[in-house]
Amino acid sequence: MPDHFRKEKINPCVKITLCLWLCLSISIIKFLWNKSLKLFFLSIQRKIVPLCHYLNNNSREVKIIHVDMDQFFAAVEQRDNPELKGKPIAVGHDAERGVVSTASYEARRFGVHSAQSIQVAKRLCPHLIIVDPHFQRYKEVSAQLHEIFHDYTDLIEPISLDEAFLDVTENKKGIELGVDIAREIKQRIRETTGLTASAGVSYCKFLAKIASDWRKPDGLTVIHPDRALDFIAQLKVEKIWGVGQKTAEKMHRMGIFTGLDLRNMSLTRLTQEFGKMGQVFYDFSRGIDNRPVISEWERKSVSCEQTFESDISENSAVNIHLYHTVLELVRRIEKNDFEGRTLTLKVKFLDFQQITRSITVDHILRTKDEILPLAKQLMHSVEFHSHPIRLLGLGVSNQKSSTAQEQQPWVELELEFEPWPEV
Ligand code: DCP
Ligand code: MG
Repeated sequence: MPDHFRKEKINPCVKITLCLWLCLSISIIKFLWNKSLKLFFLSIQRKIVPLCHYLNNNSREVKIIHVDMDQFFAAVEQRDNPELKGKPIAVGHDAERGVVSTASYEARRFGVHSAQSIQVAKRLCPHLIIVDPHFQRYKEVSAQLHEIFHDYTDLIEPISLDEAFLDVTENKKGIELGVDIAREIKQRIRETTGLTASAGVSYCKFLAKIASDWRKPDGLTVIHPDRALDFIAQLKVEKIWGVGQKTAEKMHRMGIFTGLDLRNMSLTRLTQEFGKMGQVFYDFSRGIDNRPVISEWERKSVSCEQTFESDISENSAVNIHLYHTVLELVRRIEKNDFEGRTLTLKVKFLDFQQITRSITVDHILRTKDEILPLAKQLMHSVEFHSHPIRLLGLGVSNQKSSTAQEQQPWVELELEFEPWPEV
């Protein structure tokens, strides 16, 4: 055999040294990966994923403004009665079971807030002045706000009397920057109503809403797409849409306190823990919110649904959950000032099989007393004792009465149900 084909024998010392070098190099790469390279790649990924998203959806160009009046009912009362200016007031009925609709900022300093019992509020703030509400005046101001909004866009989604989203991407005045429109709107609201509003500007609803709350009162905050991820990273989870007190507590137990903590959770884990809302939280933490601004005339239904932590099959449990779903539906109907005549029940069972049952009546469905008996009637046709329920939903649709549906009240209806986040 020629010399150069002979296998060279490697000295064992060299072998050991090579092995040691290899192990050391692997450890160094592993260390660097864990400490910095991984973070480096993750940070690039975090920038790139939403960036691709913006580019895909042209969301960089979407301009959304969220307008929210400051201490609305209280501000109207203070405007109309100068004696109340600068004083701690709560709007509500001064009765044993009266509830605070809203409180002036002077009263909020004492811990008085919306939905609190008037009696508790009075204990917290002994000089509190209780003022009866004047809904007609609030409605008038709301109409003035909408008149102003319509000068800029018709894509307006009212959330309540004092709050709305405006899509100003294509605005009637051809103004380039959302912030300039928001500034103008705030100024005009002040001139027309004598009240202040706070506004938030961003490329999606979720961030525009957070922005309007950022510097209340009389605030104006812009969250630019380039800054969105950093902004979300430091955001407390309580600020995120859909994270109520219970969800926040659960998140805290999971070690999630900020938007960045949320972003570091896998989609699988989030959907395991929060169901449908898991995907929403996953997206929000990445600055992704594709919900369009839906103007009033486009809204075809109002609905809500709830997934239970454990499946239910007892009459009592079903009745209780049905009752709470009706209350939530009524709240949404009121909030959206929606007028529909068809009630739809959606039931998803343990095995994910899903059914819907609908009934149409000749009057507008608004109150609990109108809706609850119909909901029970629809529920009556559902066999759940041997087929436990994992999700219940109710929706109201059909703004104009339809003779076809009246003649055939039990129908399967396609309705987009909205998950029921905590607010
Ligand atoms: N409202 C109510 N009951 C509640 C919450 C609110 O009746 N539980 C009414 C009174 C508020 C109005 O809706 O004035 C608007 O609600 P907001 O949440 O916008 O609260 P405010 O405008 O009062 O205060 P803020 O300055 O925080 O927006
Ligand atoms: Mg408000």
